[in-house]
Amino acid sequence: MKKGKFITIDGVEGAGKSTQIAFICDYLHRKGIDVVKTREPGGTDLGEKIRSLLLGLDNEGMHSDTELLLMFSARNELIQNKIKPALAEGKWVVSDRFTDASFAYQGGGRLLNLDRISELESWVQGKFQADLTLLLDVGVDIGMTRIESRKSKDRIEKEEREFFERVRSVFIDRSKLYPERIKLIDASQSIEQVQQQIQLFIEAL
Ligand code: Z5A
Repeated sequence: MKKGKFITIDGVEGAGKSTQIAFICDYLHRKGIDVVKTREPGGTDLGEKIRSLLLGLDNEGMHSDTELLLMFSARNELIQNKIKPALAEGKWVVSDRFTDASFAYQGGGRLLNLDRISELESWVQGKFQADLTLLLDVGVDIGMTRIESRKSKDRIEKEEREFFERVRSVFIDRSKLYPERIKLIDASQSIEQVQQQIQLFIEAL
């Protein structure tokens, strides 16, 4: 039986997820809440190996369906072996990305059928969902500019600008479909302004 709370954070590259997750975990710690931080794809020993397969440049020819299935394989490991046990112990879990990213990247970016992704979501998650999803929304150009100083790009980061425009568009669509769970935050604002909004949503939770 779930006792803790499950928060996910998502958005296009450079939206500020890592930056804000550090803030969220610190904020919850200060409130005396036991927090488990994780990420997707990855977060478990096996999941991190799957992440290497997914993002490695040596797998350039990977079929889009394979990519989607690997995302959900890593997710299943994470849910069963890390997220659900932590929630059952009353801990809060904060995940850098979750299933909305599969709809956005594989559905939007790779143009896979969204209904098929929903089928996998039901298969792997049943009715299990995040209690709160923070969608950091920023224009693709701004996001890319923020991370352009990084030395190397992974297999997905190498995609064209149009790919990321489609990703962003599906994220926004989903925030309109699930307004109770997904809170869209304008992440083109300063780090401090974004933090203020995040804090309000977490306090409400
Ligand atoms: N993926 C997928 O395809 N399907 C799925 O189902 C899942 C994932 C789960 C791994 O993601 C890849 O997997 C990702 C999607 C795919 N691929 N791509 N491309 P990841 O989350 O590990 O990597 P990422 O998306 O590339 O994250 P990122 O580039 O590290 O971005 P970020 O965490 O959102 O940004 P950040 O590191 O916090 O900030 C970037 C810089 O901007 C940094 O210098 C900050 O100081 C600065 N920053 C942050 N916020 C601000 C504001 N507000 N103003 C100014 N500057 C800021």
